[in-house]
Amino acid sequence: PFLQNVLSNNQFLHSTVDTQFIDENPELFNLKPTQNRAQKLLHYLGHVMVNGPTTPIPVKAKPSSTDPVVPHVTMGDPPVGFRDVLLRDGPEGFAKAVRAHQGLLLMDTTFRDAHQSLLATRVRTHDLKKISPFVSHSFSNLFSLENWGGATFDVAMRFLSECPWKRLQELRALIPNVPFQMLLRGANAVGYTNYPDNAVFKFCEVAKENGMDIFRVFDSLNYLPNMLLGMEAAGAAGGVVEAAISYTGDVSDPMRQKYSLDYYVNLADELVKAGTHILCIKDMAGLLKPQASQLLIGALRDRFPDVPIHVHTHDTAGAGVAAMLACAEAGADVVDVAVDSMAGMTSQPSMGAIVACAKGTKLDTGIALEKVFDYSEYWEVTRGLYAPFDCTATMKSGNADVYENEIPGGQYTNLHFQAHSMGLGNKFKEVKKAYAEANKLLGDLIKVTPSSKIVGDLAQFMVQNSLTRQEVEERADELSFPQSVVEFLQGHVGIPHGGFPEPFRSKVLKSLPRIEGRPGASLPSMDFKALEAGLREAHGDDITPEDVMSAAMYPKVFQEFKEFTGNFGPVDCLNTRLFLDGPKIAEEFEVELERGKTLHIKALALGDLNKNGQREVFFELNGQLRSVLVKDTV
Ligand code: 3PY
Ligand code: ZN
Repeated sequence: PFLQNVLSNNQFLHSTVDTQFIDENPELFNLKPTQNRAQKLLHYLGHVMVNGPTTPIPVKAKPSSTDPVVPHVTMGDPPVGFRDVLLRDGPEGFAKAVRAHQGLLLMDTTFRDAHQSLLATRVRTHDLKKISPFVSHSFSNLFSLENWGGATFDVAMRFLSECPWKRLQELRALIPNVPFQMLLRGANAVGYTNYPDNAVFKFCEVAKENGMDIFRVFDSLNYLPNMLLGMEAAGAAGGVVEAAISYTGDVSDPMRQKYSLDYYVNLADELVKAGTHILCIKDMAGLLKPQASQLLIGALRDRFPDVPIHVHTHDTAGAGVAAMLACAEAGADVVDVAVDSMAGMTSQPSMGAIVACAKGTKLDTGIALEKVFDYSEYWEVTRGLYAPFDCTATMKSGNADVYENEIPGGQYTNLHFQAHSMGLGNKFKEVKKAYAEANKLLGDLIKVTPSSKIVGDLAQFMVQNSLTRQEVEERADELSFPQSVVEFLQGHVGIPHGGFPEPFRSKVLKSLPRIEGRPGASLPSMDFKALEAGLREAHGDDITPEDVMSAAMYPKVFQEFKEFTGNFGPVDCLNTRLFLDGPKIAEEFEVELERGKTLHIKALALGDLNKNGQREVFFELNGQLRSVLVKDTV
């Protein structure tokens, strides 16, 4: 007999039954196999209307009610861009063309680092896609668009319930002419720990197949063997290899010798020897002052006249525009910017400011300021939709104290958020001081994901336990340190420049095992076939090679993501306000599931709480009455 669930059982739908009927007909809740995408989305919307957002919301602010307007895009194909050069001439030819280019080139970080730094990485594919044709048509002369990697991979699945690979595919289809760039954490790929070598190789291969072009590869300790592994993986995939030296300290300060000019130039030597197509200075905390820029970029320019140099920074202290112009003057080919309304503070320096300052000089970017203004307006309004995640809820300015604490942009925002949301806003200064002390305890590290988290964990431990640096040093053999700190000292992340701090390391580790050399080298290869078979068993046969890589990077997050979309459908199709806040009663809206398949939905009413603690939520879906039962958990 045809089993009828709550969506199709007439008696149930017309409420001619009592709860015994429910008990006697368990098939009523046989929802999974028969529920279609539309019904799942209604279920999601009902859930949000009853219980609020499914994603954790750090700030009380609501998404703004103003809809972003997409600026006009001319019809036809977008102009030729550097991606056409890359496709035609390959990575080497591309690097030559970049080096030969007159004027300053820009990478736009708006789609990745800018929102990772300001909006807790929460920008959704929906809003990226809307502005993509405009980017393709108006910014065809960008060096690249950074739109993937770093924290976005994890956050897409974990908090946005969307597939990071689908984001890449969809953006690629909309922007064929501008190279795409991603941030690859070397042997940590897009995660926080070392993966087996074959996982890093496979990840790059699949990323390249899905449209990624340029792989910025870094290691959180500048540990060369980890960097080389990431570079090999990106290169073997056919990508443009951009080896990135993470910058810390101050090369213009003669008192700070651990990370001296020689240190950076020697490391650059190794990376160029290893065949990097592009050399990057990755100033993740925004410490590169104009004078240091001249010294460092000047030295690299002299030594490697043929290698394109790309500089990344954050504007935390407010000196980002000055520093990037100094880098360009000293011979950098490319600098990183974010569109004005997504720039500044812990994000990148402003695109409009740099375009305007370079205009009419030998550094002219060739970018039209009016286009920047249109782009900025789109993002200003779109940013309002992400008010629940916006760091400006509590952070009002940048701060030059970053030169002392050296906290990377994204982490600076996170720590600020944490301190303020715990009601410890006036303790942020103490957290930052502790961070600087923790860094000294660990031997003055390069600090970027994941080494920055290790320093942050130690700092928090010190604040929570009211410990000074001296006390930690003296009592190192009796304190129970955060696991990340212990693992770092064991060698799980790699070997820091200058070695591990002694006697601190020995006191903490005692007889715990230590890893010699590159951590990934001792990890067994990942069995992708077995992984895929397990995923098929758990989630059905529509598992793709991309899904296998998602599960390889984040097994638990991927599983939860599949379960979520299994219940709630393709929530990535909803606009951001609906996704975060649900519809208002009587609101009518459209949801495009795919091209040519659009749902017309109207939210009708929210029922009273029933004796099972549920509410019925009523909708009109394509003209038909539908309802969903949602457990009220508030
Ligand atoms: C990341 O690893 O996500 C970073 O942005 C590091 O700067
Ligand atoms: Zn960054």
